Amino acid sequence: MASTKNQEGLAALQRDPQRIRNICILAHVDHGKTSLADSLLASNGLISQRLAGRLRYLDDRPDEQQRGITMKASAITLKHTLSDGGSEGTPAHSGTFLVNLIDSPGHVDFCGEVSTAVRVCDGALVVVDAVEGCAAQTVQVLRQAWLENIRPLLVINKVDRLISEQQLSPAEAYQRLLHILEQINALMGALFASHTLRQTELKRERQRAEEDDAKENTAETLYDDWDAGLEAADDSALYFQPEKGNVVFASALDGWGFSIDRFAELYAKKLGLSRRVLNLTLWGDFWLDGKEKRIKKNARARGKKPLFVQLVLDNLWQMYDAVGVKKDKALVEKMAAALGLKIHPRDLRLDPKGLIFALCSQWLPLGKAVLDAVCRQLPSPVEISEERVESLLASQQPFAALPGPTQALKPAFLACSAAPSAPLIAFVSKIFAVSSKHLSNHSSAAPTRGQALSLEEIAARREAVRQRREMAEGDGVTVEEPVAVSGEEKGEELVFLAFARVFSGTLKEGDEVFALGPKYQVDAAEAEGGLPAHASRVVVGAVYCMMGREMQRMPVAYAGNVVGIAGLEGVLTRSGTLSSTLACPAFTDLYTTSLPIVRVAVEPKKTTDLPRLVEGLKLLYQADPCVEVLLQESGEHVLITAGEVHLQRCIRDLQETYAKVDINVSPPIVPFRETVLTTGNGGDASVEMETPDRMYRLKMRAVSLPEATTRLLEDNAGVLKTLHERRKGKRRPEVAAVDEKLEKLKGELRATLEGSGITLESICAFGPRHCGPNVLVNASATPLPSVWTAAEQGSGLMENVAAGFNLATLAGPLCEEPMMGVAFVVEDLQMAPREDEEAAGSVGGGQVISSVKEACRRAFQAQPQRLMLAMYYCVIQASSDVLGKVYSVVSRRHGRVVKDEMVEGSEVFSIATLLPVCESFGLGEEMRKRSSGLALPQLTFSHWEVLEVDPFWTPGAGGRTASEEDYELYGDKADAENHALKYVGQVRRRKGLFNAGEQVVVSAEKQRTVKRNK
Ligand SMILES: Nc1nc2c(ncn2[C@@H]2O[C@H](COP(=O)(O)OP(=O)(O)OP(=O)(O)O)[C@@H](O)[C@H]2O)c(=O)[nH]1
Ligand SMILES: [Mg+2]
Repeated sequence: MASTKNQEGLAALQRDPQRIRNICILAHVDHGKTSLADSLLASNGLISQRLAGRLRYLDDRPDEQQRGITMKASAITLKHTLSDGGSEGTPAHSGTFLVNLIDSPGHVDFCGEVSTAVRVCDGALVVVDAVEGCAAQTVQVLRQAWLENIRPLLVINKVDRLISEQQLSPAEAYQRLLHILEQINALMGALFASHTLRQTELKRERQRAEEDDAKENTAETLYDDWDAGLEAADDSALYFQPEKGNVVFASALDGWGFSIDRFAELYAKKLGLSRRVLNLTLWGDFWLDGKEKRIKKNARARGKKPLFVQLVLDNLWQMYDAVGVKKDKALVEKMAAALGLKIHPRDLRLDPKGLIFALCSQWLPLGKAVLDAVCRQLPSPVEISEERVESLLASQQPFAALPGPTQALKPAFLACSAAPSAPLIAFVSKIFAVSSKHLSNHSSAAPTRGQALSLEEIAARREAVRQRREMAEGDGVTVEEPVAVSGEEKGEELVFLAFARVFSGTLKEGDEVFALGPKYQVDAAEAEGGLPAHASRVVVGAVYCMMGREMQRMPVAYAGNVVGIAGLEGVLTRSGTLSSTLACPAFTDLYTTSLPIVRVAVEPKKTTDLPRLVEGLKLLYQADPCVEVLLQESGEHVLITAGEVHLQRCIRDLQETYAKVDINVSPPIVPFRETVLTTGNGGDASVEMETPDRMYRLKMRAVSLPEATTRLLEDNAGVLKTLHERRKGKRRPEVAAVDEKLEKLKGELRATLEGSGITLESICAFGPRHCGPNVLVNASATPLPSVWTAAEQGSGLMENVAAGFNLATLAGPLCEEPMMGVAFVVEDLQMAPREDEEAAGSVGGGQVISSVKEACRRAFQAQPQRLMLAMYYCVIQASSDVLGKVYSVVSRRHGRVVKDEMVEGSEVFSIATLLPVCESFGLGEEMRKRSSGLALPQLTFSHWEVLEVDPFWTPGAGGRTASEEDYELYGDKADAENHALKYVGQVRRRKGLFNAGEQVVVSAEKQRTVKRNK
């Protein structure tokens, strides 16, 4: 559909970074991003003006259209000409601009797509629904934009809902808009304050490290300095203020939108006032004194109509009233004439919606309003801030600590130059798949890299990558190697393109550059082949300009552009850097908030299809930044996705695009954790154990860790992992940077462990996998090295004890799920006198491991055992009449409401709940069925929580009589379902473990017949 006419001149613009705007559209789900994008596309003639807001052109997948939600980010390149030099007071820009627009999904399952989009942009359009206001995902996307240091522009969308649906008066609507603006600005303020305080703190820390006499810095002076930091910082550019032109009011469905400037322009002549004055006063507490023909302050105090209501909203409301309510054709024609709008007789025959669209899209064209604001307000690639460059380059350490040649790249970023002397720096934020029929050069005879690889070439490439990765990462990797192949292998035409932003230099087909993976270290030693680990040389394939689904080949990608690059599959896994120099570091990791949590096992319906499924899984892994693919020890192929909707999309992709085989999908496998409660009578809970060779005797007790400690360990798994690697002697360059974090963690741990009887120094190991939230504590007289000390050579006993503990914590006795928040205290450890030293070490090793493991399991069982559930935080918006139904659904799924409040200025309630992940499947569907018009529940992982139900409870268990509470929990006859036991049973059944009390043989017909015949 992309017209070639529109593309003319694009190439010239691509060379001029001053005239480029790279922007993305961000918002909560369903706030109207894709509808808004439609209007921008229509302004370029890519789709018909009449279909804008209804077509949702960028939602080009069939399931996106069916479900009405976006599931992947799409990019499109647009052109826009600023008609005038802007109003007085705004920076004068004019001429034609190139806008690379990325529409992102709002559903929380796909927030990985948002991270990849935000990284390549310089600005964002943050869309907010005028009725729903600032929602959960709005907060997240604003935060993401902030973290990436990109400038946002606010679009308050669906203003038409305030008119026709909510039936607010213009004055009420004004209050509502004011409120939304306040909400969002409060958020921006909070982000700014926390950032500034953090910066001040960091600065102080650095200073303190330099000064030896740190003692002089009392708490009081520290506080003063923090305040000073906030006061000194300039936050003027931070807030959304309509008078500055960074707020657009819109209705994407009805095709209209405006920033204040538009009305200032319209009224300047009419009222004989200056456009600049109107620009400053149209929003705010100002009113028009008709007699004096002057604008005055304090409209509210004087009970006057604010200017915005009088000049803007009243007019809009009248238009809607004339068309939708009065349906008065004569009046409509009169209004149209007054506004200078052409009205076609055909338009008058349209339904009110169509007529409104026809009129308003002429009067206040949305595409123009938004693109004008984008070109004037958002920065060009050349305006990239120093702060952003530094944060892109320096992930682990301060920028000043980077090697010299790396620091020297900063001017190249700032210059954004496409000169031949400029180094090439491009960041690939994701790899995505397109069908080759959408590549503009599909029919061209010249083969392109990335499209025309032979089978052998693909196999050779894959093998090379596998070997390289094995060398770099060592052994023990269970994750399948995500090696991509081009779809041609199976006769289908699937091409993988890298979604990239060129920050400096140029990139064209055939260039040989370095491809640097995310783990690449600038000062890493050279490995085999003359290149450091995670670096490789690659010849760049064809370069494409992205036009939605269509990809247009372009000869060169210049600095400042967002492009698609072929030929990188198998070289970069998902993200990475392309550079002409090895001094370029891997960029900071993408900020992402979604955790893959929903697991399913997949298998082909026909066993012979297994190789195709495996191949398909590899392709899916490469093409989707949020999915994880595992091959479990049991031989199952497991897919881990961010949520239910994401899972459905992945399965569809697998079946239809990547594997093209029918597959069976298991019910979702939800992870659980196992833990213990500590009882008062600690004496009973100790267990004793002896190794079979009687060399070692061990007494151990399991206690629960304080909740804060568990959380701290969970959050710092990365630090603990590095600690372990260092103890194992696997030194990695970033380990040095971890020291600081480690000291911080130790301090925090000491604080949380206070009162628990566990000292920091007595901790000998963390587990499972040496970095989990369980600890092994030595309280015996036998010295065991603390986990914080460097590992002593030859302390084989400790290694074996730690290995046993790690095995035990990996799979607990309830249902072989990992343990969490358990401390195993070694109370006594005796060694029999050895006659033959050498033999004892080698033969006894295995026995120690298995005995310690067994001791841990028994110690665990000696305490009251509990299951821990993963919990989702879920915000549901519902109107008051369906509130009861929402509550009943939540409580039936064992969820609980943590907050419910009315969204200010509307009839809608916002209900925040905590819901076990294992009970969440089908929630969206159920909510939709039971209560019409409900916002989609957004599920985000929150935390792990102990399920306060004893899985082994039976009346009178443990010799005690059932208490009132027990009866309340389990019913009079204890016949209420024990859902802890139910979960345990489900997991055990899935894992093929023995389930006590479960009938193994279900229909033993034969035996019964024999008996009856007797
Ligand atoms: N009344 C009204 N409805 C709108 C407006 N803009 C969008 N909608 C409707 O809101 C729904 C969602 O619109 P989309 O554009 O798909 O929203 P989105 O933000 O792209 O949604 P996701 O990509 O799934 O996050 C659709 O039914 C639109 O018709 C508007 O201005 N007014
Ligand atoms: Mg969308």
